[in-house]
Amino acid sequence: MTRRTLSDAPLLDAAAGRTPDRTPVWFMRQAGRSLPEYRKVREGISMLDSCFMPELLAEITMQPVRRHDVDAAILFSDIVVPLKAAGVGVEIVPGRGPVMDRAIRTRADIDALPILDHEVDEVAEGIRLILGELTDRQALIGFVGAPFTLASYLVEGGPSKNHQTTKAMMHAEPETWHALMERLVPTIITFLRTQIDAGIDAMQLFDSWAGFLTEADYREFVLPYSIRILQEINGVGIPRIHFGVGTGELLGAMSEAGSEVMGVDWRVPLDRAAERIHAASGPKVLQGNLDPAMLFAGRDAVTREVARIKAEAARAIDNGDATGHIFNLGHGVLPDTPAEAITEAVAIIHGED
Ligand code: 1CP
Repeated sequence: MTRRTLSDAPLLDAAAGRTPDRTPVWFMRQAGRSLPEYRKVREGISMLDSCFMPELLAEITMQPVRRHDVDAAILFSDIVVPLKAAGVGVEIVPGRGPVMDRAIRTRADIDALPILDHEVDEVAEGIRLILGELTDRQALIGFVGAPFTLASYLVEGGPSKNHQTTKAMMHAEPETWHALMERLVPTIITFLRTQIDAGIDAMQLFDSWAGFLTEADYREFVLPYSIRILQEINGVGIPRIHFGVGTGELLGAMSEAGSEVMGVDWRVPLDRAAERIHAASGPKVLQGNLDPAMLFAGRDAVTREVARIKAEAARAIDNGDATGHIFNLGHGVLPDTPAEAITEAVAIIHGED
């Protein structure tokens, strides 16, 4: 396929270090339970089934773009979709998250873990439908889960508060851990290739739970694999965004994985985040970082927080520590967020209020 060339998309301008004509904004988890139209179309269809239905996944991806005037769509999918496509037994349990049929704990489990060896046609078809609906000012962001976050679901068997079995594997059986990483990377790359070949305009690598690790563990057990994934698409020419929650102490190390854009959670002011990133790997574009809870705090609070975050980003850029800013939350939209609060926040961020 020929990729779209979007010369007038604020998100791509910001990601490339150019000055956009408005502050680009999208929200992690902008599709989903906060929208009544989402709850309606998902009725009676399981989360993972919906990720393999091209018309439905395209519709859900477009819902927040139509409603909120965000500058990007994020592909409606999940980090476990490539595992499901490879034949791994996994379901998404409502209110909980991804749960595996059986946890992956031993070398034999790892050797038997299926590897995704084909493009995922349903997702590619969904992406083509989305691209047919987006304007040339709206980017489509694809994504994959990074190996640590994905491995945590496999090793723990489901969502985990402390990730202790995963960390225990790293430290008690490092060879087993590295074998798991080696086994996961090709699946992640194949799913990313599906999305790139279908025409996504940008991508995000979600290492949501990396912030649970020490920097030393992150560098030894995780970073080499995230480098490999990002390097794999070096020449493609789409911006790469890298994000994790609670990664204040890891921003430098994570920035060394090689993305153009670093997502920052709400705990670290953007100018301080930028100093850490600059010191480790040079100035990059920042993405973030409104606390998702602020969408419950009313217009005045959102206006104040948006102004603070924009000022911190501007300071980082003035100081030479960053080359741009894409507005986002510091993590995903919380499930009970009123849809109207999201629309209002987008207008405030765009400066239309
Ligand atoms: O039935 C439902 O509606 C279930 C809720 C839900 C949704 C809407 C899940 C289960 N996944 C999703 C979609 C999803 N997952 C998107 C959609 C696109 C968008 O942002 O609008 C994305 C980007 C993801 C990626 C994802 N899944 C991540 C990384 C992002 C993040 O939030 O940190 C993670 C960690 C998951 C696992 C997952 N899937 C679902 C849940 C509830 C969870 C988290 C479980 C846990 O706390 O461990």
